[in-house]
Amino acid sequence: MRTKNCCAERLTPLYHYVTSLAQGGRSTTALLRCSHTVSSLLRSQQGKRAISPVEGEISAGPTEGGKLRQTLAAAILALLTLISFPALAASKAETEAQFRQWLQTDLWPEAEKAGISEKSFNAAFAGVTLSWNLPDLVPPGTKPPSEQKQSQAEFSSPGAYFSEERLQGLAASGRSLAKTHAATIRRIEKTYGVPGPVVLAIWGRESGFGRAKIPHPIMDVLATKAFMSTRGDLFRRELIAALHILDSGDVREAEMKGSWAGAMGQPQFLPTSFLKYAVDFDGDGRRDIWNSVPDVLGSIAHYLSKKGWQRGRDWGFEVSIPAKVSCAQEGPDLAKPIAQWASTGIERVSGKAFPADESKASGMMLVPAGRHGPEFIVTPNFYVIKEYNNSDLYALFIGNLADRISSGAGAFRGQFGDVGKMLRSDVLKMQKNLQAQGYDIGKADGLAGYKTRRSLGDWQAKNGLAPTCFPDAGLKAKLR
Ligand SMILES: [Ca+2]
Repeated sequence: MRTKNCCAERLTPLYHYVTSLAQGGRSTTALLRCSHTVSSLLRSQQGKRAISPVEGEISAGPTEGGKLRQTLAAAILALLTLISFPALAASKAETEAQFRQWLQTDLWPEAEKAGISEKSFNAAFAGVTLSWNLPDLVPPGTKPPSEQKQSQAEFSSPGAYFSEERLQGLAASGRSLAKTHAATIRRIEKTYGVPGPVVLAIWGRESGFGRAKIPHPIMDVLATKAFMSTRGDLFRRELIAALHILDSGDVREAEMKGSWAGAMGQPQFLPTSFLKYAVDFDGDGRRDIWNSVPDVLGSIAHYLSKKGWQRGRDWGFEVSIPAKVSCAQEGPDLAKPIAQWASTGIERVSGKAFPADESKASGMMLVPAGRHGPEFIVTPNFYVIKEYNNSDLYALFIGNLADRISSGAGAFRGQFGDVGKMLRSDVLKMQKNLQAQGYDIGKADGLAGYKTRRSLGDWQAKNGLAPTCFPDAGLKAKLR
């Protein structure tokens, strides 16, 4: 199985673009190269502990045989530590000194402008050290990682994202916690209009209902990344926001923990999101998304409500789309009343009719694997969930988990099919060929988002093929 435990130690919500950075890297010394390889190995192992939205989209490669990799990585790491520690330490000490310099001459003026006092600034960074084990680091004097490695990642059907074992586990915990926190959840639903099961599903997905280890001191992570990563500007913004949080007194620095990607606490908020959306729902005067369940749940609901959650509406419905109806009609820009979709022969797989209120309101077609997987009519709330993490699969995971918690629903009925062996670079080629022929595929990134899927469907129809709206190995040769 890909995933057994929930863990915040992974590519993280709201900010999947942070993680779309190329993996791998080049450093000026052989030793750093080695240590990077080791950390990549270790990282790939870490990734196995939880489904990453991004991995789910791109299926980042085989996930079996992890034990061997882990053993190998541990052995190499031990060897490196023995052989090379003095050399690494020297180079690290130098970089640490540059970091201290950077704090004073580069970051402090910006923090001061943002209204942080010198006393707070110095106190906040007194115990901060560079976290050398983080991914995507670009120490001064080294080159940023190349994109090549990522384009060589395997591309396959997204089925692996929906681990039945994990979903069942989360649903069982979610149902039990819904009872434990029933009064809080009722108050949240009333205040924000977001259904409790959706909030619980996000809590479960992000941090295993707060049971996942959230290990990293956030100031170390953000300072390291702001100082030396491929997305320095983004992390610099977050670092300044984190200083404001410390100033607010909501949390002590020692308790301000997060993931290696900088997402904090049980809802996995970046600091800028914390400042905008975290709420003190238990009324103790502090916004505590690390320890207070009411604050965690209230903050998630507040986030969704601010992003436009429509009170009273569902997130979506699994449907079957008749063969005569083109799958190339996906996207939030092609919304129409659900009754209109139904009039084309689209039906819920449950056999029930669409609820009367939903029928009158707008819905969108969603086929995450084209004709190779389950099919949906979603509501605008689906796209609100995507605001939490910009991935169709993430939002479907949350929707399905919420349904399991609220009504005991099971897995999607549609099966994700096999699309053959492909690499992201193959999908990228297809995207570029479509683009060259005037199709809108969104960003050419080797992933099959809705624009790529529907343009592919249109291209297939135009070229006398039955639209499948998803890349497969057979299309590689045809689409030139
Ligand atoms: Ca509180």
